Amino acid sequence: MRGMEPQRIILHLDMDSFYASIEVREHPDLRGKPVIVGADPKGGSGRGVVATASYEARNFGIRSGMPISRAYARCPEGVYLRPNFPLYTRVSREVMEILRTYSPHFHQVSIDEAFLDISHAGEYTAAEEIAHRIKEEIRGKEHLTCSVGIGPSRIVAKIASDLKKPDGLTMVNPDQVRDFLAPLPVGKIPGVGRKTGGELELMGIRTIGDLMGFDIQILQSRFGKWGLAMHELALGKDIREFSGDGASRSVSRETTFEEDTDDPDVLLHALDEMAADLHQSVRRENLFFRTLTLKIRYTGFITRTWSKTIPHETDSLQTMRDLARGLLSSAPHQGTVRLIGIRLSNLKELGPGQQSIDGYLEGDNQGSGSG
Ligand code: DCP
Ligand code: CA
Ligand code: CA
Repeated sequence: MRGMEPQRIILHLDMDSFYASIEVREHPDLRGKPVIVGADPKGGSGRGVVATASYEARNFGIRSGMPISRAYARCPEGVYLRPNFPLYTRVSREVMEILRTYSPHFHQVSIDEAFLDISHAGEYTAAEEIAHRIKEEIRGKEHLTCSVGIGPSRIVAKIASDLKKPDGLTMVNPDQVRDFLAPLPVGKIPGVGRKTGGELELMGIRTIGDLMGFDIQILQSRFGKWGLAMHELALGKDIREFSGDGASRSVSRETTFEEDTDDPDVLLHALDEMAADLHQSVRRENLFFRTLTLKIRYTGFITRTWSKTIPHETDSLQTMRDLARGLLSSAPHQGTVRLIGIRLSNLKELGPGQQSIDGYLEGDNQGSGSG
Protein backbone atom coordinates (compact mmCIF):
# COMPACT_ATOMS: atom_id res chain seq x y z
CA MET A 1 0.00 0.00 0.00
CA ARG A 2 3.01 2.32 0.31
CA GLY A 3 3.58 2.34 -3.44
CA MET A 4 3.61 5.27 -5.81
CA GLU A 5 0.03 6.20 -5.15
CA PRO A 6 -1.18 7.51 -1.82
CA GLN A 7 -3.70 5.12 -0.34
CA ARG A 8 -7.35 5.85 -0.75
CA ILE A 9 -9.30 6.51 2.42
CA ILE A 10 -13.05 6.89 2.13
CA LEU A 11 -15.35 7.77 5.00
CA HIS A 12 -19.10 7.13 4.96
CA LEU A 13 -21.35 8.73 7.54
CA ASP A 14 -24.99 7.92 8.19
CA MET A 15 -27.12 9.56 10.87
CA ASP A 16 -28.81 7.25 13.40
CA SER A 17 -32.63 6.87 13.19
CA PHE A 18 -32.50 10.32 11.65
CA TYR A 19 -36.05 11.73 11.79
CA ALA A 20 -36.80 10.02 15.10
CA SER A 21 -33.56 11.24 16.73
CA ILE A 22 -34.35 14.81 15.70
CA GLU A 23 -37.82 14.52 17.24
CA VAL A 24 -36.33 13.18 20.47
CA ARG A 25 -33.83 16.04 20.50
CA GLU A 26 -36.67 18.56 20.10
CA HIS A 27 -38.84 16.83 22.72
CA PRO A 28 -36.51 15.45 25.40
CA ASP A 29 -39.41 13.79 27.26
CA LEU A 30 -39.48 11.29 24.36
CA ARG A 31 -36.00 9.97 25.16
CA GLY A 32 -36.02 6.21 25.80
CA LYS A 33 -39.51 5.79 24.36
CA PRO A 34 -40.52 3.97 21.20
CA VAL A 35 -40.94 6.87 18.75
CA ILE A 36 -42.39 6.25 15.30
CA VAL A 37 -42.34 8.96 12.62
CA GLY A 38 -44.75 8.46 9.75
CA ALA A 39 -48.41 8.42 8.84
CA ASP A 40 -51.15 8.83 11.44
CA PRO A 41 -51.93 5.32 12.80
CA LYS A 42 -55.50 6.38 13.72
CA GLY A 43 -55.80 3.75 16.39
CA GLY A 44 -54.75 0.99 13.99
CA SER A 45 -56.87 1.89 10.96
CA GLY A 46 -54.47 4.48 9.55
CA ARG A 47 -52.98 4.21 6.08
CA GLY A 48 -49.53 5.04 4.81
CA VAL A 49 -46.22 3.87 6.20
CA VAL A 50 -43.52 4.28 8.83
CA ALA A 51 -40.76 6.72 7.79
CA THR A 52 -38.49 5.64 10.62
CA ALA A 53 -38.54 4.48 14.20
CA SER A 54 -36.31 5.02 17.20
CA TYR A 55 -34.14 2.09 18.24
CA GLU A 56 -36.53 1.51 21.17
CA ALA A 57 -39.39 1.14 18.66
CA ARG A 58 -37.28 -1.20 16.51
CA ASN A 59 -37.24 -3.61 19.47
CA PHE A 60 -40.95 -4.09 18.72
CA GLY A 61 -40.11 -5.11 15.16
CA ILE A 62 -41.03 -1.73 13.66
CA ARG A 63 -39.13 -0.80 10.48
CA SER A 64 -39.06 1.97 7.84
CA GLY A 65 -41.55 1.36 5.06
CA MET A 66 -43.83 -0.87 7.16
CA PRO A 67 -47.58 -0.10 7.02
CA ILE A 68 -48.35 2.19 9.95
CA SER A 69 -51.26 -0.08 10.92
CA ARG A 70 -48.87 -3.00 11.40
CA ALA A 71 -46.53 -0.83 13.46
CA TYR A 72 -49.46 0.18 15.64
CA ALA A 73 -50.47 -3.44 16.13
CA ARG A 74 -46.93 -4.22 17.30
CA CYS A 75 -46.62 -1.23 19.61
CA PRO A 76 -49.85 0.63 20.41
CA GLU A 77 -48.14 2.42 23.32
CA GLY A 78 -45.55 4.01 20.98
CA VAL A 79 -45.35 7.75 20.33
CA TYR A 80 -46.54 8.34 16.74
CA LEU A 81 -45.47 11.60 15.10
CA ARG A 82 -46.10 13.16 11.68
CA PRO A 83 -42.90 14.08 9.86
CA ASN A 84 -41.61 17.64 10.03
CA PHE A 85 -39.71 17.76 6.73
CA PRO A 86 -38.58 21.41 6.90
CA LEU A 87 -36.91 20.69 10.24
CA TYR A 88 -35.20 17.50 8.98
CA THR A 89 -34.01 19.29 5.86
CA ARG A 90 -32.51 22.09 7.94
CA VAL A 91 -30.69 19.67 10.24
CA SER A 92 -29.46 17.73 7.22
CA ARG A 93 -28.02 20.89 5.71
CA GLU A 94 -26.26 21.74 8.97
CA VAL A 95 -24.76 18.27 9.26
CA MET A 96 -23.59 18.36 5.65
CA GLU A 97 -22.00 21.73 6.23
CA ILE A 98 -19.98 20.30 9.10
CA LEU A 99 -18.86 17.39 6.91
CA ARG A 100 -17.77 19.63 4.05
CA THR A 101 -15.23 21.29 6.29
CA TYR A 102 -13.33 18.00 6.62
CA SER A 103 -12.67 17.41 2.93
CA PRO A 104 -13.26 19.14 -0.40
CA HIS A 105 -14.18 15.72 -1.79
CA PHE A 106 -17.64 15.53 -0.33
CA HIS A 107 -20.60 13.70 -1.82
CA GLN A 108 -24.02 13.70 -0.20
CA VAL A 109 -26.03 10.62 -1.16
CA SER A 110 -29.25 11.12 0.77
CA ILE A 111 -30.81 13.33 3.41
CA ASP A 112 -28.74 11.73 6.16
CA GLU A 113 -25.62 10.26 4.60
CA ALA A 114 -22.54 11.29 2.70
CA PHE A 115 -19.14 10.11 1.54
CA LEU A 116 -15.93 12.01 2.22
CA ASP A 117 -12.64 11.25 0.55
CA ILE A 118 -10.12 11.77 3.34
CA SER A 119 -7.11 10.27 1.59
CA HIS A 120 -5.25 13.43 2.62
CA ALA A 121 -5.11 11.97 6.13
CA GLY A 122 -2.42 9.65 4.77
CA GLU A 123 -2.79 6.89 7.34
CA TYR A 124 -5.78 4.96 8.62
CA THR A 125 -4.97 5.86 12.22
CA ALA A 126 -5.19 9.55 11.29
CA ALA A 127 -8.45 8.86 9.45
CA GLU A 128 -9.92 7.29 12.57
CA GLU A 129 -8.96 10.45 14.47
CA ILE A 130 -10.86 12.54 11.90
CA ALA A 131 -13.90 10.29 12.28
CA HIS A 132 -13.87 10.82 16.04
CA ARG A 133 -13.66 14.57 15.56
CA ILE A 134 -16.57 14.57 13.12
CA LYS A 135 -18.71 12.50 15.47
CA GLU A 136 -17.89 14.81 18.37
CA GLU A 137 -18.65 17.93 16.36
CA ILE A 138 -22.04 16.56 15.26
CA ARG A 139 -22.82 15.46 18.81
CA GLY A 140 -21.77 18.84 20.21
CA LYS A 141 -23.48 21.08 17.69
CA GLU A 142 -26.51 19.02 16.71
CA HIS A 143 -26.99 16.76 19.75
CA LEU A 144 -27.31 13.81 17.39
CA THR A 145 -25.38 10.60 16.87
CA CYS A 146 -24.19 9.08 13.65
CA SER A 147 -22.39 5.96 12.50
CA VAL A 148 -19.21 6.08 10.47
CA GLY A 149 -17.36 3.60 8.31
CA ILE A 150 -13.85 3.99 6.93
CA GLY A 151 -12.32 1.91 4.17
CA PRO A 152 -10.38 1.95 0.91
CA SER A 153 -13.54 2.17 -1.24
CA ARG A 154 -17.03 3.57 -1.01
CA ILE A 155 -18.61 0.13 -0.84
CA VAL A 156 -16.43 -0.92 2.11
CA ALA A 157 -17.00 2.40 3.93
CA LYS A 158 -20.74 2.15 3.36
CA ILE A 159 -21.03 -1.42 4.62
CA ALA A 160 -18.77 -0.55 7.58
CA SER A 161 -20.88 2.43 8.67
CA ASP A 162 -23.92 0.17 8.93
CA LEU A 163 -22.20 -2.47 11.03
CA LYS A 164 -22.33 -0.94 14.50
CA LYS A 165 -25.36 1.25 14.74
CA PRO A 166 -26.17 3.48 16.54
CA ASP A 167 -23.15 5.67 17.36
CA GLY A 168 -20.73 3.28 15.65
CA LEU A 169 -17.28 3.69 14.15
CA THR A 170 -15.89 0.87 12.05
CA MET A 171 -12.57 1.06 10.28
CA VAL A 172 -11.43 -1.45 7.70
CA ASN A 173 -7.80 -1.32 6.65
CA PRO A 174 -7.02 -2.21 3.04
CA ASP A 175 -5.51 -5.54 4.03
CA GLN A 176 -8.57 -6.42 6.13
CA VAL A 177 -11.14 -5.92 3.38
CA ARG A 178 -11.68 -9.56 2.43
CA ASP A 179 -11.79 -10.85 5.99
CA PHE A 180 -14.19 -8.06 6.89
CA LEU A 181 -16.59 -8.66 4.01
CA ALA A 182 -16.46 -12.46 3.69
CA PRO A 183 -18.65 -13.46 6.68
CA LEU A 184 -21.34 -10.82 6.06
CA PRO A 185 -24.65 -11.81 4.44
CA VAL A 186 -24.96 -10.80 0.76
CA GLY A 187 -27.89 -8.56 1.69
CA LYS A 188 -25.36 -6.07 3.10
CA ILE A 189 -24.40 -5.16 -0.45
CA PRO A 190 -26.45 -2.14 -1.55
CA GLY A 191 -28.82 -3.23 -4.31
CA VAL A 192 -29.03 -6.83 -3.12
CA GLY A 193 -32.55 -6.94 -1.77
CA ARG A 194 -34.93 -9.76 -1.10
CA LYS A 195 -35.27 -10.71 -4.77
CA THR A 196 -31.57 -10.94 -5.68
CA GLY A 197 -30.83 -12.35 -2.23
CA GLY A 198 -33.36 -15.15 -2.77
CA GLU A 199 -31.91 -16.01 -6.17
CA LEU A 200 -28.37 -16.03 -4.79
CA GLU A 201 -29.47 -18.27 -1.97
CA LEU A 202 -30.80 -20.81 -4.48
CA MET A 203 -27.33 -20.81 -6.03
CA GLY A 204 -25.83 -21.56 -2.61
CA ILE A 205 -24.55 -18.00 -2.11
CA ARG A 206 -25.34 -16.70 1.37
CA THR A 207 -22.33 -14.63 2.40
CA ILE A 208 -20.26 -12.04 0.60
CA GLY A 209 -17.43 -14.57 0.81
CA ASP A 210 -19.54 -17.10 -1.14
CA LEU A 211 -20.13 -14.42 -3.77
CA MET A 212 -16.44 -13.44 -3.98
CA GLY A 213 -15.46 -17.01 -4.78
CA PHE A 214 -18.28 -17.66 -7.24
CA ASP A 215 -17.72 -18.21 -10.97
CA ILE A 216 -18.27 -14.81 -12.58
CA GLN A 217 -19.38 -16.39 -15.87
CA ILE A 218 -22.31 -18.01 -14.08
CA LEU A 219 -23.12 -14.76 -12.27
CA GLN A 220 -23.09 -12.93 -15.58
CA SER A 221 -25.29 -15.44 -17.36
CA ARG A 222 -27.73 -15.36 -14.45
CA PHE A 223 -27.82 -11.59 -13.71
CA GLY A 224 -26.10 -9.92 -16.69
CA LYS A 225 -24.08 -6.78 -15.91
CA TRP A 226 -25.49 -6.68 -12.42
CA GLY A 227 -23.89 -10.08 -11.77
CA LEU A 228 -20.46 -8.71 -12.63
CA ALA A 229 -21.10 -5.59 -10.57
CA MET A 230 -22.14 -7.65 -7.55
CA HIS A 231 -18.96 -9.67 -7.82
CA GLU A 232 -16.84 -6.49 -7.88
CA LEU A 233 -18.70 -5.11 -4.87
CA ALA A 234 -18.20 -8.40 -3.02
CA LEU A 235 -14.46 -7.90 -3.47
CA GLY A 236 -14.81 -4.41 -1.98
CA LYS A 237 -14.30 -2.62 -5.28
CA ASP A 238 -16.52 0.26 -6.32
CA ILE A 239 -18.51 0.28 -9.51
CA ARG A 240 -19.86 3.25 -11.38
CA GLU A 241 -23.44 2.15 -10.92
CA PHE A 242 -23.09 2.30 -7.17
CA SER A 243 -25.73 4.43 -5.44
CA GLY A 244 -24.58 7.99 -5.34
CA ASP A 245 -23.71 7.88 -8.99
CA GLY A 246 -26.51 9.84 -10.58
CA ALA A 247 -26.88 7.39 -13.44
CA SER A 248 -28.54 4.78 -11.25
CA ARG A 249 -29.84 6.98 -8.47
CA SER A 250 -33.34 8.20 -8.23
CA VAL A 251 -35.32 10.41 -5.92
CA SER A 252 -39.00 9.88 -5.33
CA ARG A 253 -42.03 10.88 -3.34
CA GLU A 254 -45.26 8.99 -2.73
CA THR A 255 -48.59 9.93 -1.25
CA THR A 256 -51.07 7.44 0.17
CA PHE A 257 -54.57 8.92 0.24
CA GLU A 258 -56.74 8.78 3.31
CA GLU A 259 -59.45 7.33 1.09
CA ASP A 260 -59.08 5.86 -2.37
CA THR A 261 -59.95 8.53 -4.89
CA ASP A 262 -60.41 9.17 -8.57
CA ASP A 263 -60.98 12.89 -8.15
CA PRO A 264 -58.65 14.55 -10.71
CA ASP A 265 -58.24 17.64 -8.53
CA VAL A 266 -57.04 15.57 -5.60
CA LEU A 267 -54.61 13.66 -7.83
CA LEU A 268 -53.27 16.81 -9.48
CA HIS A 269 -52.89 18.56 -6.15
CA ALA A 270 -50.89 15.59 -4.80
CA LEU A 271 -48.67 15.62 -7.90
CA ASP A 272 -47.99 19.33 -7.55
CA GLU A 273 -47.10 19.00 -3.89
CA MET A 274 -44.74 16.11 -4.52
CA ALA A 275 -43.16 17.94 -7.44
CA ALA A 276 -42.52 20.99 -5.24
CA ASP A 277 -40.99 18.79 -2.58
CA LEU A 278 -38.80 16.93 -5.09
CA HIS A 279 -37.75 20.21 -6.61
CA GLN A 280 -36.38 21.32 -3.24
CA SER A 281 -34.47 18.05 -2.88
CA VAL A 282 -32.85 18.15 -6.29
CA ARG A 283 -31.96 21.81 -5.92
CA ARG A 284 -30.30 21.08 -2.60
CA GLU A 285 -28.17 18.34 -4.12
CA ASN A 286 -27.46 20.03 -7.45
CA LEU A 287 -29.24 17.20 -9.24
CA PHE A 288 -30.71 17.39 -12.71
CA PHE A 289 -33.04 14.73 -14.10
CA ARG A 290 -34.00 13.41 -17.50
CA THR A 291 -36.61 10.77 -16.63
CA LEU A 292 -39.80 11.18 -14.66
CA THR A 293 -41.86 8.16 -13.66
CA LEU A 294 -45.44 8.33 -12.47
CA LYS A 295 -46.53 5.52 -10.18
CA ILE A 296 -50.12 4.73 -9.34
CA ARG A 297 -51.35 2.06 -6.99
CA TYR A 298 -55.02 1.34 -7.49
CA THR A 299 -57.55 -0.01 -5.03
CA GLY A 300 -56.61 -3.64 -4.64
CA PHE A 301 -52.88 -2.89 -4.71
CA ILE A 302 -52.40 -3.18 -8.48
CA THR A 303 -49.47 -0.88 -9.24
CA ARG A 304 -48.62 0.67 -12.61
CA THR A 305 -45.84 3.01 -13.70
CA TRP A 306 -45.36 5.24 -16.74
CA SER A 307 -42.16 7.07 -17.64
CA LYS A 308 -41.06 9.88 -19.86
CA THR A 309 -37.48 10.79 -20.72
CA ILE A 310 -36.53 14.20 -22.05
CA PRO A 311 -33.43 14.94 -24.17
CA HIS A 312 -31.67 17.32 -21.75
CA GLU A 313 -31.21 17.37 -17.98
CA THR A 314 -33.29 19.85 -16.06
CA ASP A 315 -34.23 20.72 -12.50
CA SER A 316 -37.21 22.80 -13.49
CA LEU A 317 -40.29 22.54 -11.30
CA GLN A 318 -42.47 23.46 -14.24
CA THR A 319 -41.08 20.58 -16.31
CA MET A 320 -41.64 18.20 -13.42
CA ARG A 321 -45.25 19.29 -13.11
CA ASP A 322 -45.87 19.16 -16.85
CA LEU A 323 -44.38 15.70 -17.23
CA ALA A 324 -46.26 14.33 -14.23
CA ARG A 325 -49.56 15.84 -15.32
CA GLY A 326 -49.00 14.67 -18.89
CA LEU A 327 -48.40 11.09 -17.77
CA LEU A 328 -51.43 11.22 -15.49
CA SER A 329 -53.73 12.49 -18.21
CA SER A 330 -52.60 9.82 -20.66
CA ALA A 331 -52.76 6.98 -18.12
CA PRO A 332 -55.74 4.71 -18.83
CA HIS A 333 -58.44 4.91 -16.18
CA GLN A 334 -58.12 1.77 -14.05
CA GLY A 335 -60.23 2.55 -11.03
CA THR A 336 -59.80 4.48 -7.82
CA VAL A 337 -56.32 5.39 -6.64
CA ARG A 338 -54.78 4.41 -3.32
CA LEU A 339 -51.30 5.84 -3.80
CA ILE A 340 -49.62 8.14 -6.27
CA GLY A 341 -45.92 8.80 -6.63
CA ILE A 342 -43.27 10.51 -8.73
CA ARG A 343 -39.74 9.30 -9.29
CA LEU A 344 -36.92 11.24 -10.95
CA SER A 345 -34.08 9.25 -12.46
CA ASN A 346 -31.30 9.54 -15.00
CA LEU A 347 -29.88 12.06 -12.57
CA LYS A 348 -26.78 14.09 -13.08
CA GLU A 349 -24.95 16.42 -10.75
CA LEU A 350 -24.10 19.71 -12.34
CA GLY A 351 -23.47 23.25 -11.41
CA PRO A 352 -21.18 25.45 -9.39
CA GLY A 353 -20.05 24.46 -5.95
CA GLN A 354 -19.97 20.85 -7.07
CA GLN A 355 -16.68 19.03 -6.84
CA SER A 356 -15.64 16.95 -9.78
CA ILE A 357 -17.81 13.97 -9.01
CA ASP A 358 -16.80 12.20 -12.20
CA GLY A 359 -13.17 12.37 -11.21
CA TYR A 360 -14.07 11.15 -7.78
CA LEU A 361 -15.88 8.13 -9.18
CA GLU A 362 -13.21 7.36 -11.71
CA GLY A 363 -10.64 7.51 -8.97
CA ASP A 364 -12.72 5.02 -7.09
CA ASN A 365 -12.65 2.65 -10.02
CA GLN A 366 -8.92 2.56 -10.44
CA GLY A 367 -7.74 -0.97 -10.85
CA SER A 368 -11.18 -2.44 -10.45
CA GLY A 369 -11.42 -3.22 -14.13
CA SER A 370 -15.05 -2.14 -14.35
CA GLY A 371 -16.24 0.99 -15.95
N1 DCP B 1 -36.86 7.29 5.38
C1 DCP B 1 -38.19 7.24 4.96
N2 DCP B 1 -38.71 6.08 4.43
C2 DCP B 1 -37.93 4.97 4.32
C3 DCP B 1 -36.58 5.01 4.71
C4 DCP B 1 -36.08 6.19 5.26
O1 DCP B 1 -38.89 8.23 5.06
N3 DCP B 1 -38.45 3.84 3.80
C5 DCP B 1 -36.34 8.53 5.98
C6 DCP B 1 -36.49 8.50 7.48
C7 DCP B 1 -35.11 8.20 7.99
C8 DCP B 1 -34.23 8.83 6.93
O2 DCP B 1 -34.95 8.71 5.70
O3 DCP B 1 -34.88 8.76 9.28
C9 DCP B 1 -32.89 8.16 6.80
O4 DCP B 1 -33.07 6.80 6.43
P1 DCP B 1 -32.12 5.66 6.91
O5 DCP B 1 -32.37 4.48 6.06
O6 DCP B 1 -30.72 6.14 7.02
O7 DCP B 1 -32.68 5.24 8.36
P2 DCP B 1 -32.58 5.97 9.75
O8 DCP B 1 -31.60 7.09 9.74
O9 DCP B 1 -33.93 6.32 10.21
O10 DCP B 1 -32.06 4.80 10.68
P3 DCP B 1 -30.61 4.13 10.76
O11 DCP B 1 -30.12 4.43 12.14
O12 DCP B 1 -30.86 2.67 10.56
O13 DCP B 1 -29.77 4.72 9.68
CA1 CA C 1 -29.56 6.81 8.84
CA1 CA D 1 -29.30 6.78 5.31
